[in-house]
Amino acid sequence: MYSGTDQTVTETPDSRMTTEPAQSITHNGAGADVDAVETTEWIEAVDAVVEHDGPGRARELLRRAIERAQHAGTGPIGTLNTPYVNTIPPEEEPDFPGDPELERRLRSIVRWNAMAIVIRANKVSSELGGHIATYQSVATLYEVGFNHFWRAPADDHAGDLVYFQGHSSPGIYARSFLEGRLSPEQLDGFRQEVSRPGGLSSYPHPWLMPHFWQFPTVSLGIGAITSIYQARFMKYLQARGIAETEGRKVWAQLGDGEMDEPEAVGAIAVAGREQLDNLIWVINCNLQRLDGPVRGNSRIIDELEADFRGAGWNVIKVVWGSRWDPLLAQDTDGRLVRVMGEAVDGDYQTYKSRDGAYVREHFFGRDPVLRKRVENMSDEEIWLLNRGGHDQQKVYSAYHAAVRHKGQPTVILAKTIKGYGMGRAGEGQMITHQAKKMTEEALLQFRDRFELPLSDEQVLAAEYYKPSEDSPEMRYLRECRERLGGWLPARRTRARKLEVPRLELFRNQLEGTGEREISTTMAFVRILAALLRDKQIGRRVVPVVPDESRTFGMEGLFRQVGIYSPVGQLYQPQDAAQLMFYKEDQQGQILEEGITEAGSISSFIAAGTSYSNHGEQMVPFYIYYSMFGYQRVGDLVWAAGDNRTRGFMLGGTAGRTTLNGEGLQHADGHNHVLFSVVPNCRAYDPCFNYELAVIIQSGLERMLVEQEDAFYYITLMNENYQHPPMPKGAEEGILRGMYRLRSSGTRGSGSSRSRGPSRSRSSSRSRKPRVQLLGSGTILREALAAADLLGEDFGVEADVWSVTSFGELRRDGIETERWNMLHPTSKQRPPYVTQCLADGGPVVASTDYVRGYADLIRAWVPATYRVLGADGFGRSDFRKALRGFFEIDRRYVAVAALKALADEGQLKPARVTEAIERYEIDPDAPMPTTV
Ligand SMILES: Cc1ncc(C[n+]2csc(CCOP(=O)(O)OP(=O)(O)O)c2C)c(N)n1
Ligand SMILES: [Mg+2]
Repeated sequence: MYSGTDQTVTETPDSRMTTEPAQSITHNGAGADVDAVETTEWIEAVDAVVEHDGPGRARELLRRAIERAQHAGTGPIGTLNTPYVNTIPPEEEPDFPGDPELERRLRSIVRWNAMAIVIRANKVSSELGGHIATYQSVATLYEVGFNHFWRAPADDHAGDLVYFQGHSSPGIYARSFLEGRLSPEQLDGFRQEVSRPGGLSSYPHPWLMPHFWQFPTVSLGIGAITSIYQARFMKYLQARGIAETEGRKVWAQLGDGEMDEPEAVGAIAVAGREQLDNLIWVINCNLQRLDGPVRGNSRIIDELEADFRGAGWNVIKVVWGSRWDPLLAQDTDGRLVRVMGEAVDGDYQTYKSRDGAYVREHFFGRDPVLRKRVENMSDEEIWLLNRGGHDQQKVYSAYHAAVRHKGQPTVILAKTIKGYGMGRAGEGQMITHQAKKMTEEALLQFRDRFELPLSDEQVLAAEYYKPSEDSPEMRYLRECRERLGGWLPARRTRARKLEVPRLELFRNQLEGTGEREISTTMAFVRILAALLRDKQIGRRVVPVVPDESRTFGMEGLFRQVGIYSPVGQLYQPQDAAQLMFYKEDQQGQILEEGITEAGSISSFIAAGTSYSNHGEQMVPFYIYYSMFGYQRVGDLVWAAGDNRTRGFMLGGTAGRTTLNGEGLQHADGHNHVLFSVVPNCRAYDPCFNYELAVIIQSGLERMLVEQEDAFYYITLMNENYQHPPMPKGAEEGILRGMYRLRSSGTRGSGSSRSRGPSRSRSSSRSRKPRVQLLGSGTILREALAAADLLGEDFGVEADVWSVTSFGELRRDGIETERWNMLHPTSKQRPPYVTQCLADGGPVVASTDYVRGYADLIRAWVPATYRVLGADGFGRSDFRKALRGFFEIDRRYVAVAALKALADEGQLKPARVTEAIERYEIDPDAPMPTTV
């Protein structure tokens, strides 16, 4: 709208929409206009409408005109960017309700202490690290929130949820220190989580500070996406009548550099589409990230404005502070706004690393008329022209508008300075992100700039400062928080216990399927259906699916419990006449996420931490293609762990050969290994439906009754076969990770011999060579078949063990070994694996996963141990062919067992060759990993 000619615009900053993105204002500047007179006429016409009929009417007219023009062939005319000024004009700002001076003083004190925490930690040793510059840029954005907006849980309000920028943690600790929640000793324990009891975690971490931090945010992007799904989940809880979440807000304080993460921006359309007006993002646009400018050559605020507006958000820009107001009010010709929109972020960063004279020369000096306009201002006054994110009035106005906005999420784009107040030690400097020290001179300047009542000695010692409890500052601080319900952040650790169903609920799974062949995926769907019908916890079950319900045979649930949609179903579903039609419903129970594993696991986290954030336990069952699990969203899996999430993740159609037709990018052979390293995740690979039922029932008990902060990863398969009834006494072994399914000398899988650790050999036992075969998931069935081959073809006896979890066995092995090491003179304890396999001969394991999975227990197998596994890239073929190719089928199990016996001298090697020939194995086939 700024034509670039001298005589044109009478634009004021409050008539906002431009018809071109701001970038093009830059490039189509003066000289590009072919008919300036005509342009002027048009613009004057707009001005006249604004003046006589108001901005609303002008907007409508222009909208219609643009529609018309586009219809006539102009092509798209962008309307996503507004001029590079504040969205809220000064005349529409509400009065600041607080005491501005007291707040400024309080903020200065928090600033000082936040800096002192890092400086003191690094005086001890630079090993500890920490960040100063980020909090200094975000201080006003936080303090306005703490003093006026962010509610803590109280009788009349269940509290807002605030996701903080992870590496701004010193500022939060500094405030908690003033509030009396943290002692100076604790501040000195910053980043010393091991050596100092009560030491403060480097970043927000519910695992390490369970009564303080609610959300682990420092892995950039994680706070962003999880906050969106948190807000959505709160609407879900409200719609389903489980928790009152109306009026509660989710605030996410994020970085502008962070917005480069796909997780940060990848789900913003979800928030727009679902009209999450309980969600407010504040993006701290300090224009810098770690290495340098976020967008040196353009403006990050413009880019984000367009992205968010396009995604359906309410966008509030807080670019300039109040000191600019008079200059902008004078800017009737739009020259200042034009120059504002021409300077790029690289320039803006440099301005703030220099001084007033530099800004006069290089900013105002871009236009001789502007330079003249600021002639009467001193360099000092020019230097003090502030940015919006450092102006409490502007920030307050934005927050005030955001909490009142209905029907859309709000993003506040607040322009700040990275390292604000650090002067030459960091302000606006390229290196500021990592500055952990300040020179003595910089510290003294900081003291002077923020008017802190500290002596030079106190400053140089970086002493913490806290005014007396009855000082006006401290009284004010307490009053503000009292009004808002109490301290923040604060995390609840428990919720009301729930009664969970007993194992009998899954009677069908325990009794076996007889002749019927089903998959564990089908078994799971039946378990889920039974749970959904359960009176106690049915309502609390949250099925989460990323567009795979039909793959897993779950479409029956669409109709049964409905798919959650905030607007219900606005259309007649194509399959309406069918029994199991696609039913969207405001009270729907399924979270059908579409194709987003990152979004789905964010929902899983929201539901699985509901016990803490909403005082209501929910039970998420997140079911997805196992291949698109850990390896795709590993960082979010860690966040689930850090966040003490409770629930079940189900890796559907798992295994490298069981999901056979899909091939390369579907066939998962390694996610079990990845999950085995998550400290609070129990990962299982069951073969039979009773195993699945036992694991799920125990998980419910442990998570919902005992309130253990653990979650489960369970793999499900799509291969159909018969399931035997549960052998007596198998439960304990199923949960610990292995049990004996078949004893040597018996056939079939239902032997009633002892399931667990070693028994004394029965005297009737023959002297035939013996082996022990381990199998997990569907490949357990190959181990069973191999036992038959070995007996029939080679007279070898075999015990067959169902290994439900190599990971749990490993955990037990590690713990036991550690105990033994530290108690060398006590009676040594054998790990569970060692007990189980104590006296049965060589051991062979085969699984549908890489060898690394079964290898997890190698250290504690008290015999020759041979591992088969599906290493290599997945591929598509018949299961039989694939299992042969990857060398994990019954024939290979048998050959591996014979070879182990031969190596022990119990058989002649020629017998192994005989087996290789008999089973038509090509001994010179290439390694499956190489083809
Ligand atoms: C996923 C991830 N990658 C990298 C980092 C390391 N890191 C921490 S802060 C930071 C820069 C953040 O910049 P910005 O988001 O703009 O925040 P600011 O400090 O400028 O407010 C980086 C790269 C991280 N924490 N997480
Ligand atoms: Mg930044």
